[in-house]
Amino acid sequence: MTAWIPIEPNIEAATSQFRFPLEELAAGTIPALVLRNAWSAENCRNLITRLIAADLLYDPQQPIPEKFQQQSIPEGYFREGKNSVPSLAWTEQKISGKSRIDIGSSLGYRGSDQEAFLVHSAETHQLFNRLFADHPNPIQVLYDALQAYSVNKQVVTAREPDGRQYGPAIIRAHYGGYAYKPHFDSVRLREKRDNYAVHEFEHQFAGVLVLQNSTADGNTAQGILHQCLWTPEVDPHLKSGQFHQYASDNQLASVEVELQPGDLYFFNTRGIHEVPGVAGDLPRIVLATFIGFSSDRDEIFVWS
Ligand SMILES: O=C(O)CCC(=O)C(=O)O
Ligand SMILES: [Fe+2]
Repeated sequence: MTAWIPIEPNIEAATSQFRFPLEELAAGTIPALVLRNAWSAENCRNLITRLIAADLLYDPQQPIPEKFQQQSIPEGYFREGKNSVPSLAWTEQKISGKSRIDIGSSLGYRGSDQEAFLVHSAETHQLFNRLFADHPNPIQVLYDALQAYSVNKQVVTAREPDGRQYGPAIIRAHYGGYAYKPHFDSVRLREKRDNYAVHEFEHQFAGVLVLQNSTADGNTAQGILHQCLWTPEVDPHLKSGQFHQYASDNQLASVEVELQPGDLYFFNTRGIHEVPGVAGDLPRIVLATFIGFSSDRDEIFVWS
């Protein structure tokens, strides 16, 4: 058996080894596709400077402005189906000061009200069109990479049958050591959003481009992927926060995917994954997407 390791550093490394690299992600035979230097570190820095100047993110050296305190999203937060009350992906013992700011439209966070989500998504398209009209566009970089990995399918922004589009991607800033505990993401199996077109896809991936790392004492916050696709059997171990014990009892492999600003990775979100928080001086900032993939469909849907 070959080792379970990410395929890197470029698209060629994947396409020379596999006819259809995304099929490998779907099957879980590889943990991730990694594209190093997809965007330059300078582009990443410039974008963050512009986001702070545009008041879309706050400067971590300054006190948190009131506006951002209100829109910040607690750890582990999502809504199931049409519930307006949030569920938590894991049980957090106490409310922490760690916060996340989203620039864009999160289906997980806003999808319970479909109409409001689609209106919000249209506004996100306008915002990103303005933001990237005269500047390099990292969303295009991510879509182009996915297109190359997909070989014979067409990568498009997710849309409903009436043509209305979801947000194309989301920029997320994680302050104060915000962490993603071991979890999976699935509009089908977790959020149960059967009133959305993306529910039809068999597999869900994430595509994440790192814009800024959070560093403290030489450690950076990095994603860890476990060789374990979600099943109902795993669920109680996630909910009780005991997944690491389960993983060690079952000798499950895992990999940490160490990324620098400008590096991009794609992974199967049904696989249990986590990003331990590092409370550095700077927030970890990423451009993130979800991806719907079915072997028998010509289109690949991307949303956030
Ligand atoms: O930021 C990452 O690398 C992954 C984040 C994640 O797991 C999520 O947004 O569900
Ligand atoms: Fe996730």
